[in-house]
Amino acid sequence: MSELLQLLTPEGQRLHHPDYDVDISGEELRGLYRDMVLVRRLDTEAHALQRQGELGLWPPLLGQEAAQIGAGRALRPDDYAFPTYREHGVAWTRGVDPVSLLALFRGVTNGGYDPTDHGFALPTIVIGDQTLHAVGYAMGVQRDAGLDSPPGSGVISFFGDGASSQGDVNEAFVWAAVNNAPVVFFCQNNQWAISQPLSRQTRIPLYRRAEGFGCPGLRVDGNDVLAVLAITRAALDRARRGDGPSLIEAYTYRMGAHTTSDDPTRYRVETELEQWRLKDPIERVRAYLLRTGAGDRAFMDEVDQQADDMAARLRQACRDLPDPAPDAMFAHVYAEPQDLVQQEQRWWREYLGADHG
Ligand SMILES: Cc1ncc(C[n+]2csc(CCOP(=O)(O)OP(=O)(O)O)c2C)c(N)n1
Ligand SMILES: [Mg+2]
Repeated sequence: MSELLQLLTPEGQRLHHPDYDVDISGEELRGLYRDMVLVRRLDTEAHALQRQGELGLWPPLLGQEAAQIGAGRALRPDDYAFPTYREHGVAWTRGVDPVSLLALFRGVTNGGYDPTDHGFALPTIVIGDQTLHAVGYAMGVQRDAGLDSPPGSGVISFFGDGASSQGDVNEAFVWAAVNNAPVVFFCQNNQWAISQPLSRQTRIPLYRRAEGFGCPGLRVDGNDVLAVLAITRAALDRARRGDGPSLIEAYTYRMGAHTTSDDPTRYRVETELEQWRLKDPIERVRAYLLRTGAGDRAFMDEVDQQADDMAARLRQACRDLPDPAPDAMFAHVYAEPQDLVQQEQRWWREYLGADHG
């Protein structure tokens, strides 16, 4: 295949590929457009809520909507995804209520949803760890099915270009490859790891690292939802068939700050952002819908209205989230009661009950 799989150009022209393609109906295409618009709106709203003091922190996904919706929609209900902290779009495709994500970043819950209900693990802040969790889980799936049978369901782990340099991630590649684990490593190469550019992580394209570990590596235009859907479906099918892991590099761009605590104007130039704005993941689907007649202005207005309604709901629900009891932070440190934790909890309760006047 050519180096970068693309099925929809930035101008909204449809391309085809002999090995990786999608046969998609107008309805499915409108669904992908709706997903991306709603997820962008969720992201913008959460960003605003953080600026208004309602959230402690927010890691924006702006620019990565196609990578996340394409990968998320390639999953089946019985597949399992392991995210970083930025996969709000994948969470959306797994049916996680966005209010749960707001609760997490508001600091009023340690989780916010049950991962097993959604096949979507809790966000991982420790860079790259979730790749090992995913391989362990995938090896479990493999053993549940019996080592000589195809596992039937697939596992996907998200991580970033920066994470690709971590020891954990490289160990995960080795373990997955030698055990033929049914896992897809999905790297969103958004060109930056906070203030560190891609050139500080690698001298070769990231997808080519796969060869050294003994699994296929594929590179896709991460701003092209159709190409991401096609390539992720193929990699998950491979995993479900029992043919082992793959590495996908989704070539994209983090258009916003790393998090609301970061100021990217300190380390990158505006012209870079301008170039990527021309490759906007939503605009190309809009252009394609309008050109083919699969979606008209009335449909797009309806989606915008839906986004406004959702944003209003999120704002209200976020402000209404109850504060946890001050000593709730002791509750989930260990599965079993521990003396030291209980002592500290008692001390904290006494402290809160005392008159410090
Ligand atoms: C083990 C570890 N080291 C360092 C950090 C601090 N840290 C948080 S995000 C980040 C950069 C991650 O970049 P990348 O993997 O490209 O993901 P992106 O944020 O771009 O989505 C770092 C170094 C951390 N959370 N965990
Ligand atoms: Mg990155």
